[in-house]
Amino acid sequence: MTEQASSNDGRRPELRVAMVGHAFMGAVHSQAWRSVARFFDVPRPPRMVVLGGRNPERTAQAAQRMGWDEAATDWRDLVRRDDVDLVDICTPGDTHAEIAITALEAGKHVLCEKPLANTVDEAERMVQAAERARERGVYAMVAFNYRRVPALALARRLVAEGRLGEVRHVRAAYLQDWLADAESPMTWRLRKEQAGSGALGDIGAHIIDATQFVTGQTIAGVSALTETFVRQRPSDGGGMEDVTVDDCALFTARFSSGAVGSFEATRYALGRKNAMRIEINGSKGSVAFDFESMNELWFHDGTDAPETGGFRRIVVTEPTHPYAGAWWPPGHVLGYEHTFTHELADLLTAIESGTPPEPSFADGLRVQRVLEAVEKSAENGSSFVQV
Ligand code: SOE
Repeated sequence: MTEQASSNDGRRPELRVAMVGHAFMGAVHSQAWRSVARFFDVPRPPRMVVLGGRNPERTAQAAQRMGWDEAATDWRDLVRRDDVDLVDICTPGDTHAEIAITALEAGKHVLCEKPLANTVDEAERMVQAAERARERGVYAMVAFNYRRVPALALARRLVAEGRLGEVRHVRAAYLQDWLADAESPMTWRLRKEQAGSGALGDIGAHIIDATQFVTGQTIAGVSALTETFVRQRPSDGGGMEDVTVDDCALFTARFSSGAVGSFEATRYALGRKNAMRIEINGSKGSVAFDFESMNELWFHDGTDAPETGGFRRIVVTEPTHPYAGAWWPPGHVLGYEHTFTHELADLLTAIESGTPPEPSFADGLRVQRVLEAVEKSAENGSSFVQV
């Protein structure tokens, strides 16, 4: 309580938050809720009212550890409480639609983890609920946090300013290796009914959103293949359980503008921990980014004299760079968790100014349609599928 009180000057009304889920995403969102009003001048500092989870003991412990006033076990009560203004959904994908729609109908703003849903049908229903809510000044946002990496926000700015000219190539890969060991146990992320898809929806969704964000263009069609390398894994209750999702997804894409793209998402790239890589080549310049060096953006200005041209490394920590001015002096770098703080700063500002926050549920649906097209293409022998 004392912790939270110090982030408010006592005069500004608070935005009261409930969060559902307290695993990895719950922890990183909690960190962002705790810090956002300390670094950003948000109109209504958040109050972390209640944390929801299924197991009473574990939820109570998590609430205490992560700075929530209370713990609750029934999300239906939690999203309807009078002392809650916003619901933050950090649960597996199979629960997103029901929680988000119930919360929006109860008049609560919603922040929902990615991918927006497990199916296009669910995502469409979420968009409809968000549109109805918006008419009442209630907003929804999907948590594609990598949009808030300062270097990627800078890349978008350079594209929008025309520094790359006409975008021709988009090259994206999201490489992790936490499943490379065939003995590593089953998790919800490997069950289709809970996660929707595998590497495709979990990390492929990020590069789909991030490339559309940076280029300002949408993916119009794809040609794909997917693979599941390890088809059974040790389950919690002993024995083996079937893996029902993809382990990797590769696809080529056409963008609305005529640019072409290649995408790869895998959790089997040994040695790569969270290498989300994006390179964009335009008619006048290129940018390149790797999340494992997330404070850097590489920029090649094709109009430079050839003698001194070439990719230059921009350390994206200047006060003029997106988000960076709120933090430390230049060169004092940021990390993964800061992207979530940025996301909340933008969300809180949008809510207060009555501007629909981005990425919207409609943006989340657009990604969902690409995911579905990738799956269809992979099922049909990599044939081209329009989004
Ligand atoms: C696990 O693969 C995961 O935590 C994703 O779910 C996140 O969205 C990504 O940011 C890091 O990897």
